Amino acid sequence: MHFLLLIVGSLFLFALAPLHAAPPNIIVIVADDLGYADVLFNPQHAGQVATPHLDALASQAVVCRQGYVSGNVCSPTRAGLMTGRYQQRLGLYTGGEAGSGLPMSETIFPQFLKPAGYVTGQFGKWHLGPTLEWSPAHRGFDEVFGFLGRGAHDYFKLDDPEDPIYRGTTPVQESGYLTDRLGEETCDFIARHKDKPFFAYLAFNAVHAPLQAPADEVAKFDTGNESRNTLLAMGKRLDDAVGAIVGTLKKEAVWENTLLFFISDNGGPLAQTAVNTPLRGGKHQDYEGGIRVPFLVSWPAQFKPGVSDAVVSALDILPTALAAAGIRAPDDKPFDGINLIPILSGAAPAPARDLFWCNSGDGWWAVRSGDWKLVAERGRIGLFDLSKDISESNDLATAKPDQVAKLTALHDAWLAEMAPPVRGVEKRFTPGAPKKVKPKARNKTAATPPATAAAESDKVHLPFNTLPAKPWKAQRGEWSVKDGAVWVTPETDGEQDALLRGPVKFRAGKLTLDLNLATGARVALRFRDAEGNALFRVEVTPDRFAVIKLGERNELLRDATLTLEPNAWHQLQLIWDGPEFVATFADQQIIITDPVFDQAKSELNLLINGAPAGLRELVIIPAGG
Ligand SMILES: [Ca+2]
Repeated sequence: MHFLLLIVGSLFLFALAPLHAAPPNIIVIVADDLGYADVLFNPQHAGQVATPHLDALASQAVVCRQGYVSGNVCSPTRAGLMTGRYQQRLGLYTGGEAGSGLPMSETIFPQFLKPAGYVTGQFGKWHLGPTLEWSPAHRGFDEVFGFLGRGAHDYFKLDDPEDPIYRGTTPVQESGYLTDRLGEETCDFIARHKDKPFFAYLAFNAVHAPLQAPADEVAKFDTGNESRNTLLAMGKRLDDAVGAIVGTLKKEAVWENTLLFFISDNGGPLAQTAVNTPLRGGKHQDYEGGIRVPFLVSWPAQFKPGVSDAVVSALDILPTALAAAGIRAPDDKPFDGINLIPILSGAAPAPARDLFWCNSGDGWWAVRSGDWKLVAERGRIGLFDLSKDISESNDLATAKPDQVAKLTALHDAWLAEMAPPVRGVEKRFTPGAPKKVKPKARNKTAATPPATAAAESDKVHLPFNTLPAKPWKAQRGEWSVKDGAVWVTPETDGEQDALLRGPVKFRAGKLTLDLNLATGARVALRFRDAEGNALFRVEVTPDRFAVIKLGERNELLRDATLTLEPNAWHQLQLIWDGPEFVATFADQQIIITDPVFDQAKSELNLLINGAPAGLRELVIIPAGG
């Protein structure tokens, strides 16, 4: 008995001994927009998903079934990952804000590791600053192979001077398929630095739009939907690259002592055919489908493979890596993430914890405390018990007001600690409240490029509690004001649309508008450039949602079917980020990449036809830069 205990005790000590013996290599692999069910290691994965290498990695790793990211889109999550702190502490709530630049005054991931002798490499998408002065090469990465601005990159055109691939800070002429190239560069980095501790941050842009994959890969899939076939082919190439990296680690005999994380930066976009089963919603939302992601942690020398139900966050990756490397966490800016080593090695139970999300003024926020989750979208609040309802289908907000109050108070206290949004809106959306605006100056003493927030005057806010005043102009149809909204009844012959027109000034940014459609109503938002040329139109009816490119010949870019409750309020949300355009209405989402969306927009026309419609709360917030 005593002898046995002695053996068990010795094994335990032996298992922990390497912790500070040789610092592990650290690899963080971030997939982009990868659906929760678009990996084989999710038991509820979708059909034809082909990720055998990720599945093999999962079988040797800890699969975190409750792994979260701190944002519901690309760049906020990355800001959280790089700092180990809620990105909102820096006033970064949205993709536009974080993508405009993570302040240079912040110490980020590789800068913590370098003093301990790590060689550091960044591969792929950065999206924490659009231009060279924000390059990862200037902030702790010894080697860089990737692209800077915007969330997306063409997968085949790797020599575009307009959107260069950089090696270090030099644009290079590359060819091939981008996902393959990022994998190859990372494998090469590992092979060259296997004798030192290394840190590789590999941020695939796969499987983010544009949907592009080699034709022979796409041909292997047969889902009946060409977009889905392409998305699965993109996932397969990402999987091949991960397989090559694991293969290289094993070949170079550094696999055992490599701490490897694999996550997606946000949930899968539904309109791009991603599948997040069994989670509700997707990218851009704070339902689980937007923020709970595929999440693997592997460190063969320390962690037994298995499944963990601990609630973990991408904010934990930096604190865990530093603990593994024996590096002290900073005292001046304490991490919001926690060291996962005791939990994942089985030495300690998972602690109770609260996690928070917030997009600020546009109205999405959420809090998870224990198994309770509160989700708010522009004042519409849902309460869910995730232990019984992972799909957030049973809203308990009315039944449990005390729980709603408790979680709201938790979120309020957290939000009070966060910085004001750098784009100058309120931290929290308040229905009907006038927007108080005070742009925050960035820290001028830091080596920070000038803030690129768009001029405040370019914001548009029409509450529609009165008819919009000049320079806005309503024409044709009957316009009236009732119940804090503007209502319009188009001319009965249906020949001419009722029209509300006015100036706008933005290229990238976000528009939100509440619409109330009677059966038969059609509302279209048409955008024009400074010369008056019509660029594109977004139109909605209670049963259809479409985006149409306008020109000599109009081109339907994408449409989706709706089954909308008529005569009820539904929010339309449009987001422009370079050529990427995301339109969300009710529960449907359309994502399109087209150069037309990257053009400067100078006029908005609201066109109403067929039956009466209500308009409420139009807000346009231009993105920085
Ligand atoms: Ca993303």
